[in-house]
Amino acid sequence: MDNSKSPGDNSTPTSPTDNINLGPSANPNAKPTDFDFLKIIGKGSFGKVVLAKYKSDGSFYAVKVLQKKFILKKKEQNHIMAERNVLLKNVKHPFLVGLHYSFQTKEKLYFVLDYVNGGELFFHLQRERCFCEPRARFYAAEMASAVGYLHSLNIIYRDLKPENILLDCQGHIVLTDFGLCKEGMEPEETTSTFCGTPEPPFYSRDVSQMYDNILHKPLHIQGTKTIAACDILQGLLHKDQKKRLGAKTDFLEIKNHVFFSPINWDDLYHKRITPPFDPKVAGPADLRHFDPQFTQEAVSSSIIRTPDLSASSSSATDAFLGFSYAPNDEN
Ligand code: ISQ
Repeated sequence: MDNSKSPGDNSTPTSPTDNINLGPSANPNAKPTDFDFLKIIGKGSFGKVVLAKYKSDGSFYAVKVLQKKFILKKKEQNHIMAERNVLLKNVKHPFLVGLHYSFQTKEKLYFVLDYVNGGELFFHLQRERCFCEPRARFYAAEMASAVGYLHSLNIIYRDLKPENILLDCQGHIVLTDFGLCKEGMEPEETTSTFCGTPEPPFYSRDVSQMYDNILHKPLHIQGTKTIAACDILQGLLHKDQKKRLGAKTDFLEIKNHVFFSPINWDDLYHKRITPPFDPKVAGPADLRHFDPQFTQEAVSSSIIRTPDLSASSSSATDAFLGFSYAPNDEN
C-alpha cells in the first residue's frame, strides 16, 4: 500500500478546537461518506471492523467503527482513550497494523487501519492442526519482534491471542488489537471453537478446570519437538513469573534463546525472510480468508451515516473531544 499520503489529506488546517495535539497532516474533516463500506470483516462488543474503499482513490482500508454510547455505558472510554494514546505514540512496526488516522461523528469513533487480508493465524492453524517448527519459529519471531518493540515503548500488549494475529498478503504477521473483543458467542460456540484447535497444554472443557490447570498442572509437551522447542515452551510457560523466560531482560532473553538461533533478527525485521506460507490472495478485495459469518452480513447504514457533530454537546461527544487525528504519514 502506498502510505505516502493519507486518504482525505485534502483537509484545511486544524482549528484550535480540533486536534490541537496533532501534526500538520491531521485530518479533522474526514467523514464516513469518504468511504464505501463493503463488508464486515470483524465484530466486537463495541463495534465492527469493516472493509472500506476510499472513494477518491479506490484504496482499501479496514475501518474499525466503535459506538460511543456502548463504550460510555460500559465505562470503557478510558480503555479506548488509552488505546488512542498508544496509537498517538507513533507506534510503527512492520508487524503491527498501521493506523492511518481516526475521526468521529456524534455517535461513533472510526479508526482507519491497514487492510490485512491473509487471514487470521488461528484460521490457518485450525485448518492445518499444527505448524512445523520452522513455520512456528518464523511466526513466533515476528510476534516477539513486535511485542519487544511495544515493550521498548513501555506498552504492554495484554491481548495477544490467535484472533488478533493476522497474516498479510505475503504471509507476514500483523498484530491487531485495538480493544475489540469478539462478542455474541455462546459458551457452546466458544467450546466448539476450542475443540477444533490443536489441544493447548492446559485445555479442559470446564473453563474453571482449565484456569486451574494453567495455574497448577505441570506442563507436558506432546508430540515430537526438538530440545530447543521444548525448552522455550517450558521457559515461556513457567508457573513462576519470576522464573519465566523474559522476566529478567524481556525480549533480549527470547531473542537469544537457542530456539531462535536460525533467525537473523535484522533480516526478519526488514522482511528479508521469505514467509513459510503464501496465503495466495488475489488482491486487496479478496476475502477468502475471512469468516463468511462476517463477510456475508450487510453493512448497517448507520455506519455510513454522518450525523452533524457540531449540533451535539452530549456527554458522549464531550468524552471523545480531540479524537480525530492523523499521524504524519510522510515517512
Ligand atoms: C485489518 N485488516 C483485516 C482485519 C482487521 C481486524 C481488526 C483490525 C484490523 C484489521
